[in-house]
Amino acid sequence: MDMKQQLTALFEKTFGAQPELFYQAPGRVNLIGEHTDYNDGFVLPCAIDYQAIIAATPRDDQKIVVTAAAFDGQTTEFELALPIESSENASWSNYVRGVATALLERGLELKGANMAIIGNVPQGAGLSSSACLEVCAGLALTRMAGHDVSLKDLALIGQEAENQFVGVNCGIMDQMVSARGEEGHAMLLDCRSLDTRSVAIPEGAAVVIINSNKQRGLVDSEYNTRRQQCEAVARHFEVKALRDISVDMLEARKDELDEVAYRRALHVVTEDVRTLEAAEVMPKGDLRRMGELMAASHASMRDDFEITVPEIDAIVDIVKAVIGDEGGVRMTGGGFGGCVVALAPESKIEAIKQAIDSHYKTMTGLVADIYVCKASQGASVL
Ligand code: GAF
Repeated sequence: MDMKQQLTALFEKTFGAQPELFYQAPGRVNLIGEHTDYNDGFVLPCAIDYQAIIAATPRDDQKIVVTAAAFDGQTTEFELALPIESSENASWSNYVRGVATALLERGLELKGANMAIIGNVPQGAGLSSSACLEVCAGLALTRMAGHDVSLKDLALIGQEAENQFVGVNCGIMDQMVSARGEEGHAMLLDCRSLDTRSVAIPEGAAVVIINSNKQRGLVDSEYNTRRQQCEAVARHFEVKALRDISVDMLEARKDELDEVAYRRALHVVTEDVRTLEAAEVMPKGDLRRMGELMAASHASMRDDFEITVPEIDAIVDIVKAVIGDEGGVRMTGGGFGGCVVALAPESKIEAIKQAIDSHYKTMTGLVADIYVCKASQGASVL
């Protein structure tokens, strides 16, 4: 049974009839540009062929009744009227509740619905399982009510739900690429203007994700601390965000900052430069230069931003030894565990898998999962 059939079966079991409508939104992997989005900088993610799908049938009332495959078909419900309470025992539904809240706060009238959710984006692995659920819920709720809200606005609504309702102070990258990703391409996103440019992933290059399966600890608190540190340096420079500081400006006034603040800012300002260059060299098929940029990005996350963990560093070393200068590998996502991404010739996929099999468990005691991904289209009605 594929995912859509499983979802249909869950919907029928819960609501006693076949669903009428289906919506999907993908997870994402970020090729480069980490912790730059909330600094108004640049990111280069792609949507992946792992996704959340919602099956739905409108109701005659103003109630959302929603169930989720990943939580044993647990069902929860709420009225489409402000304020919508968050749920403690069905906390997965807070992504739907948060999106409904953000839409109602914008004055949009919504329709009640029965909904079932399924997904295959690994949860808590840094591949945006929450962002894709937010975008998917936004698409479902707006389309069922006849509102043609743009994908860009659905991304902003998803981010608002995450920031205000769920309480995670994330940037805009994940929701934007989940909403607007393009098949075969990464997306260069200017997180200030929200302008995007499609950047082709070269023929013959594979996007390989290696999930460390290292339980991510203290993610939200460490994430928020990094964000505060960046914002403090921006305030010190009297600029809106670190985007407005060049590497030279930072170096010239280095002595005014404490050492940790300097290193945090150094990561962000150098990562912006690397990301812009990556968007130039990748579509030309220059995997050697991509490899250098991704290696510098990883070192900067490890040494200056301090968001990697030994298990992630081990995977990066294992993969680097296989691909040499024929591709790149770095941690991807918010950090403190999660996944590594490699951009490597397709001919290296088997060797990468074998090397991880042979070394990772011995080095860390953990078993990694490997996903060979296709850069995919963003959110859509199925
Ligand atoms: C998480 C956040 F949700 C993103 O907004 C981004 O900041 C990322 O971490 C780090 O680049 O995925």
